[in-house]
Amino acid sequence: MLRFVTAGESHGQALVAWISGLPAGVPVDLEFVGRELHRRQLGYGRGGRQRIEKDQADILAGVRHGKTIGAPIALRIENRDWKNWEQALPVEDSEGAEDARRRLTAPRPGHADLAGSQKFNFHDARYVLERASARETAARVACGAIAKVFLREFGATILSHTIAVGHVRLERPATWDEIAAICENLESPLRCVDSETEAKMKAEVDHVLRAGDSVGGIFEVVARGVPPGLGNHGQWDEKLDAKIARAVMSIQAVKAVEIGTGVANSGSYGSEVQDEIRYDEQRKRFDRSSNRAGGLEGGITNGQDVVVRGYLKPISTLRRALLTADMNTKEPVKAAYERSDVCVVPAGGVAGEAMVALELAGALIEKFGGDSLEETRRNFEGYERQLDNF
Ligand code: EPS
Repeated sequence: MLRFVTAGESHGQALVAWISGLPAGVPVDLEFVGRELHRRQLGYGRGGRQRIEKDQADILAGVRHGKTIGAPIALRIENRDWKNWEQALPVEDSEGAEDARRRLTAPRPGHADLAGSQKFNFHDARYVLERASARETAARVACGAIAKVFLREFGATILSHTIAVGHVRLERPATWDEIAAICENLESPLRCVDSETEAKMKAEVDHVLRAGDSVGGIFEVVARGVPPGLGNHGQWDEKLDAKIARAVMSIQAVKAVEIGTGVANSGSYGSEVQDEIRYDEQRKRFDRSSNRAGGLEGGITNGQDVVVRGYLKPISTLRRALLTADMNTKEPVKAAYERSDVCVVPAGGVAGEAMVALELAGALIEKFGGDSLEETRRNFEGYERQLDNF
């Protein structure tokens, strides 16, 4: 079973992650992991933090001579900003430490500040916001990069692009080649495949920046080359669409997840929604004339692209703050403001890719097993022969 967990606070010493369940012999490309971390830091509308950080994952365990060894993998991403926070968030208490705290008692509507403080009985949201922060997605992206290199061995690739920022939406489907090109282009401000739409998205970000506001949007993750048969219809908690939805929903600020064109499908007739089945003699595979199901039927992959959309609410930290109630005085006050991003849709997409990659890698390991990459591959190839002769 593929498992991963993360630890680390936004302004603590570092983020760490642990991932286990990958077979031995998977080549781990550190340059690729670094590139994925860099992609997560990009995007028009990010705050000052990204100028401080240069995220890089140090692998501490589980990879030797460039390959996984079948042992748990541990990694660490340094927070360069820690040096500015050592006094405010020390591990050990000491005299005077109380005065160096950076308290936040005016909880931001929409943030974990108040709910988390009530839960843990803190009268200062600092510890809660430190862990709730989307900075944690850096650790997920590093784990996701390892899942991606594993999936790459089986011919699967995962990319993402931006389909909406605030009120501006990409009104046409994007081709795989366009998505691949925009993912390669690290200069693209919002990772939208249509330059005209992207310019309007950029103007939307400029507008909220000027207004002291924030903006959400939609990213779309597309996984190509996923074999049919991953996931299981047999139990509710084995359905891969459900697992992917949970994984993407867990990304900070995501408030809705869509598989394929699920939202529009609910308002259309069956004849307009179901993807008709054909047989491709050359590839010896069934395929579809459309992909509104987003590559998943009955919680099982069907060999089409797996398409997942994450809907991000606007970031809850607002320069032009909303009203709140102070946690201690209970008086009405303006919500706290601290340095933040105003738009994170492209970064959300990179985190989405990581979560989808981790779920697909987990489902692939579940189906094919194997303690070494060779063994997993033998099992995979046997299944491919089964499909050839189906
Ligand atoms: C960050 C995500 C955002 C940034 C954060 C870095 O976190 P949050 O979800 O808490 O708003 O604001 O940077 C800071 C906290 C900061 O000090 O600027 C990320 O994705 O790296």
